[in-house]
Amino acid sequence: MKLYHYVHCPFCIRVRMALGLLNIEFDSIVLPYNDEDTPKSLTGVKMLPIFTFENGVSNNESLDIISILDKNNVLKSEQLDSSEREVVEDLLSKFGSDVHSLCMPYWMWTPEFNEESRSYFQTKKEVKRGPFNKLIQNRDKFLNSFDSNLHLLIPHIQKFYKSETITIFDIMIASHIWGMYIFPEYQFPKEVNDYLQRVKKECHFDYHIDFWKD
Ligand SMILES: N[C@@H](CCC(=O)N[C@@H](CS)C(=O)NCC(=O)O)C(=O)O
Repeated sequence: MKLYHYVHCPFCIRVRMALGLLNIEFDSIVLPYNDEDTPKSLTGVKMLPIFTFENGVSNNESLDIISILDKNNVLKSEQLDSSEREVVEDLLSKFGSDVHSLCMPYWMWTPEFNEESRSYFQTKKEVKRGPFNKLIQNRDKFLNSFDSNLHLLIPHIQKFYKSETITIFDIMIASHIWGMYIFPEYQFPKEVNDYLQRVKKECHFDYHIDFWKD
């Protein structure tokens, strides 16, 4: 089975975390961000993650991939049909906007990118979010907003999100904010850092593993 992914992408991290939690072996294929042909040949669109199952079928929706893989419903994915999903999705869209604005100008300097993929990434993302130099100038605004949104999450952290055991919501939340670990000079509040480290441990998650492969 193969996972095509981008290292920085929160939706791709979801699938990596779930695969780790479920102890499923897979081939990890990090695609250059400017590779349009590979994803289009697999699913018709340029969007990752793509997971190719043993039967050769490819899927590019992170939550669908996870619920197919999680045959014993370890992550309690049936909760995705509940009203709680709306609460979590709302939180994720708040986090996502600030995390992307803060981290994109730094993500593109990680070993995942080369000169061409970096330039493709920046050009594409600036269309949506504006020039990266402006994002960097506005970092305090995004950091303040990120911080106030984290405070919406903190009261709901038990061992995991509203739960003593890990669920799909933890994978969704942790993968969405994980990128902030690479933001220079940022430190998560202790409760959030401890929570993320619990999720990391359950999922045997190693953000950097693909950077160090041959
Ligand atoms: N609904 C999809 C969303 C995946 C998604 O948005 N992927 C982004 C990367 S974070 C992507 O592939 N973007 C391609 C591009 O912008 O070129 C999922 O949950 O898997």
